[in-house]
Amino acid sequence: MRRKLAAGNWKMNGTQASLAELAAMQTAVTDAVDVLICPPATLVATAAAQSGDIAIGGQDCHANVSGAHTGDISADMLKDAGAGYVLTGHSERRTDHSESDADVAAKSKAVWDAGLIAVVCIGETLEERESGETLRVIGRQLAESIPDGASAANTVVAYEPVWAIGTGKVPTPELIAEVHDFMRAELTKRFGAEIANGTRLLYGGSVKASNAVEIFATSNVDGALVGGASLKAADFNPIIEAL
Ligand code: G2H
Repeated sequence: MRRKLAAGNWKMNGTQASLAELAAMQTAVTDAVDVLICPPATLVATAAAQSGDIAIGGQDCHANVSGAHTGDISADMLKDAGAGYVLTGHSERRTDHSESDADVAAKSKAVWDAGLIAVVCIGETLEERESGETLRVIGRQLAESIPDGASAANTVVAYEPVWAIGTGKVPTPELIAEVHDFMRAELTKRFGAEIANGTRLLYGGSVKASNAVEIFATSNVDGALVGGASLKAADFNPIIEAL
């Protein structure tokens, strides 16, 4: 039985004052679901110290443990700050920082080596969808962004169509199901049924309270990775409650 997960990605938003929202989100958490907030790196340690039952995650990490990499943060450092998860391969990292599937795989491996859970993000662009390439792209990203050694305990996969991120456009439940069913089948082929059936598959891209119930009822959707609607408890708590 896969535990449902509501994950919030604050992106480059949030200051100490935002931790009041984190406190307000704790009222929506129950034993039946997992909740994760990935604040900016500046807030990880403070958030982790006061997040209660809400897990805290990083939004990215370097592939190395330490060294001369000015401005970067390692998975070990995030663990030291109290993080339990790290996002890898978010499309904004792939676009803004030219991260390849190989980069994402190396970072995911670093997350595992630190003893943390990697939330590996994949998704097609609008151009790829319109040219009928969606499943081919998703298959490639799954194969090349997730290293050998994935388990249900160390990996969560987030499907985030790039054209749905922050745009208000959400695929129909049929389109989400097509990709999520495909991802489950691909993971089964590579890692076997036990690992594939235990691995949580999140949908991400313009999730909000008004569409969460329908998205969570979709085949092979085990939760959501939420951006804009995770910044305020008033928006995120109904999403947690819809799980
Ligand atoms: C997709 C998502 C969070 P939003 O990036 O990862 O953002 O919900 O704002 O589309």
